[in-house]
Amino acid sequence: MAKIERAEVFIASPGRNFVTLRITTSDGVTGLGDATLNGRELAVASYLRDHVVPLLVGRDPDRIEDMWQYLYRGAYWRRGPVTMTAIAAVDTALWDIKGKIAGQPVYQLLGGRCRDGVMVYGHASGADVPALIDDVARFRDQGFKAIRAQAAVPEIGGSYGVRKGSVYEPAATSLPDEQPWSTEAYLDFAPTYLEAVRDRFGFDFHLLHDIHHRLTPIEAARFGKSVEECRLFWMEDPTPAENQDAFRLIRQHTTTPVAVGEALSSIWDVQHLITEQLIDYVRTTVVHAGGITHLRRIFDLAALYQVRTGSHGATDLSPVTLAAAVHVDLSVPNFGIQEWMPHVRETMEVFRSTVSYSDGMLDVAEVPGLGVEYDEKAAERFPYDPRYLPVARRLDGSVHDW
Ligand code: CS2
Ligand code: MG
Repeated sequence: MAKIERAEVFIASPGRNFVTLRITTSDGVTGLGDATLNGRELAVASYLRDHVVPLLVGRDPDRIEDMWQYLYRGAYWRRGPVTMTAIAAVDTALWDIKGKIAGQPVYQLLGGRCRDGVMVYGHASGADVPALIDDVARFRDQGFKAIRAQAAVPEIGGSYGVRKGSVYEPAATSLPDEQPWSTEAYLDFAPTYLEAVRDRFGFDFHLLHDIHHRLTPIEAARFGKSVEECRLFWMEDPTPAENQDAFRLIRQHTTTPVAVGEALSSIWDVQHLITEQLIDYVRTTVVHAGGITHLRRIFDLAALYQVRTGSHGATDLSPVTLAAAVHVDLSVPNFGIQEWMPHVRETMEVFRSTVSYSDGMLDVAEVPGLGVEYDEKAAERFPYDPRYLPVARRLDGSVHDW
């Protein structure tokens, strides 16, 4: 029987920071797991190096579910993004190994394809409405069937989700950038640009919008109601999800679908949202929600309540997560959509991935495992570079949700 011989944690910054776990078996088979938690990278790296790697060596790489239970229950301390990201890295690497040993892509081990490809949404944005319109046109030209639209709010000179240059990278400074926020200005402005996009391009593509936890429940209800004619695919994170009954209030006022979950890390964090049918799309992802094993469990629960999937896929999730997400997306019956922001060239020099884009859809190559390799030598050229996500402050100087 093969055993886990080695587990190594790599921290590198090829375009942005990534933490990667590589597990090697006594037969020389390797598996990769993403362990990146944006702005808190070293906490997960230490959790793995100091507390998890010593437990892995000598164990059976075949027993994925048992390993998950062992790392989750065995830690005593439960849930939370750091723990769940560390467990996710081990779980993902073991699925990669199982696929390579079986000679099958991971999606085959999950039950095979439910669909021919994975619909993705791209991120259009603009410093003003004409720039946003141009950007939406660019995504449409590239064949995207679904597009998220965000524009800078004039009164505050910016907003989350708006690209500067060719890449959107919120974790861009060595200490948190402090950004102004005005709910009043946003609520007046955002519906007008979503309407402008529909006026210009019509309804033959899905339109999405991310509120990024900025509104109170009643403000979110008003927003959802005000954009109903735009027929959004979803409004994302309309209000912070700590108080989940808040979503009931939003539901009572609007038929705009709701997506939540990129910042949540376990089935217990989304249980109430799903079983009470307070959301339409669950955005948990492989890396932050305990790996492929646990994400499947979340998605199966969601399927019982007609909640569909919409996994987080910003660039702070490494190409290993993106590949793992596509394997899961291909195999679950209740798939909705996958977020996709292409990684920069430097990232792709380090992570050699077989994920490919064509006509609004992603797919993976028919290769064993996840189909991603980590180039350790290339990674050495990109040392870790500490970065923080921004902090939002209201115009009176008080802290708001970023
Ligand atoms: C965003 C993310 O992709 C999204 O929907 O909410 O860009 C998010 O801000 C980052 O992933 C945080 O690390
Ligand atoms: Mg988001």
